[in-house]
Amino acid sequence: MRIQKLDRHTRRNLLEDLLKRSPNQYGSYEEGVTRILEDVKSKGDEALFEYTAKFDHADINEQNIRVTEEEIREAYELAGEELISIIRKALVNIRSYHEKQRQYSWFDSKPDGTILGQKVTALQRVGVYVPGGKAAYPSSVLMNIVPAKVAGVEEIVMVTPPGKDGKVNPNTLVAANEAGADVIYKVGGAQAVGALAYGTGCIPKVDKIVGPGNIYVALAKKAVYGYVSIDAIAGPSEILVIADDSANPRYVAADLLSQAEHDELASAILVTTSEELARRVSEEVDEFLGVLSRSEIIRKSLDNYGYILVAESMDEAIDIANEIASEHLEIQTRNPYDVMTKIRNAGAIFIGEYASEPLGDYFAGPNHVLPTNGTARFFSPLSVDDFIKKSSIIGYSREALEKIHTDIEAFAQAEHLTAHANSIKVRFEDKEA
Ligand code: HSO
Ligand code: ZN
Repeated sequence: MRIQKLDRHTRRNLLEDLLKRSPNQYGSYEEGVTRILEDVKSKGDEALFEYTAKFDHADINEQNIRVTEEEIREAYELAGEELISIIRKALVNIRSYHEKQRQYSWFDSKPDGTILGQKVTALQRVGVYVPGGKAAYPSSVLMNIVPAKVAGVEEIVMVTPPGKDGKVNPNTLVAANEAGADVIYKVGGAQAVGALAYGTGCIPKVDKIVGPGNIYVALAKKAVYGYVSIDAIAGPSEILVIADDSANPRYVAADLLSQAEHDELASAILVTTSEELARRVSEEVDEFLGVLSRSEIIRKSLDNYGYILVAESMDEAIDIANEIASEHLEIQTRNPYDVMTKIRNAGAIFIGEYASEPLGDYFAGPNHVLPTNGTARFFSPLSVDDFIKKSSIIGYSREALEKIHTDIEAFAQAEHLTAHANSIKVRFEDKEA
């Protein structure tokens, strides 16, 4: 991996380089996606079947679009005991973490009869998109469904593209069933997003669509935003490790590669105060590259966005980490909690040498759907909050309104909204008479 001293020049180049990863270079795909969405809106199921035949080469119709109990049983056979039991163990942790995020309604009352409050309501129906092919990660199925379940969403509708044989990845089905998907439809791509947004004969319209997908899915989600809510559009994975000379170079190297293997556009960055560690991590990376199965992808992603940066001080390292606002941030230093308190921007923070990133991907409990591309400056991990909404509650007694009615009337008059003023005034007409 390239090793660079972190001066002003590398800093600027690095940030510019990382910015290029922005997923907003959609240009040429937009037209196709718009056409698909329009077709789904106007032709409904017929468009779904046509596009599934065209893109997935699968024969899907009213009879077989919905995954059956029998297919789920079959999936359990194929997935095997070991994976099923691991999924169940992971679910225990993921559920218990998300249960802590639950929000409750509150009401404040005063002796004069004023009641103010906030009523929390779960979204009624949510759509979860699960990609097909190699990126059909059962762990992501859990991460998208559990917070919705914990929030109290009544119905979770999952969509995922079928293979040529009309079947869905068995691991996806097991994860969905274990996490609590209510119904699963075999449709993917922009057409699936359109179906969830507008509703078709077979597929019900949902309130929010979550889950990762390819560029067509991402564009379709953007386009239907407003009809329905959507989650953030996920970019390529990112890891940034802050380490001092106390870190284990082999662990650091292994962790960097764990995210580099996701995607050729993934980014893996080490910021260290130790030149010696920088050198040794680079050596370990080379060694691992000889044995890891996805070394081709890893090599490309390291060429693209892999960096080892040597900082003058821990404060400088923290500073650059905050600027990059990485999806995953590992802190492998002598005093990791001290460093953690100075971190402003990161999707998930992993503390100490035993908190390796894949622990968070699969098992610890926090969500692995995290802000990417520097959006950790203002976005949060997927959570129960994404599946609830709030209504304000206002209750006043005559006594309480009487104390302030002239103020409200005057405020409304200042805005020249006399009907507003009147709606308060009529309640005290008898007082004036
Ligand atoms: N690290 C990915 C999630 C994932 N990893 C799924 C393995 N499976 C999110 O950046
Ligand atoms: Zn991962």
